[in-house]
Amino acid sequence: MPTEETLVLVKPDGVARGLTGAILARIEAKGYALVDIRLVEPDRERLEKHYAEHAGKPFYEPLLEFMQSGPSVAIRLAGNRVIEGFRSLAGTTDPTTAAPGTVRGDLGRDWGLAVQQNLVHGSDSPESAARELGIWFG
Ligand code: DAT
Ligand code: MG
Repeated sequence: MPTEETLVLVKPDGVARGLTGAILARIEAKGYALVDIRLVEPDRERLEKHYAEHAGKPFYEPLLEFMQSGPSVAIRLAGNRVIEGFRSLAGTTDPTTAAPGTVRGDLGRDWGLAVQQNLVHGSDSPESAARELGIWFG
């Protein structure tokens, strides 16, 4: 089976809090390969494509605003079962209940805002990964 790829984002809160290195260290320690990495300041159009599945939800507008509040680090990440594996490293969406040992569980903070600022994004399926890698790496 060919090595799988996923899109990882260190979101604006992760970059602003100086956690990019700490997050990359966990990814590298796990053994995943960095194929490409770049600092990106996405416009609304790119974010609308990336978060199309969430259009209309209560957190959608705050999410797009938050994602435009500063640069993100986009990573093309490769490895065996990396889609599932990175989601496991990241932890569940809500940082308050994300398991200790995960990025969100250890480092994520619940700011009590309309949107969870949970440090990272990881694609959730092979279809999402292919679509999202196209959006961020063209
Ligand atoms: P994930 O990032 O864990 O894949 P998701 O795709 O369901 O989660 O949602 C995308 C982002 O939107 C998520 O990282 C943070 C925000 N979000 C999701 N559900 C939320 C909620 N119920 N309240 C606030 N923000 C939410
Ligand atoms: Mg998601």
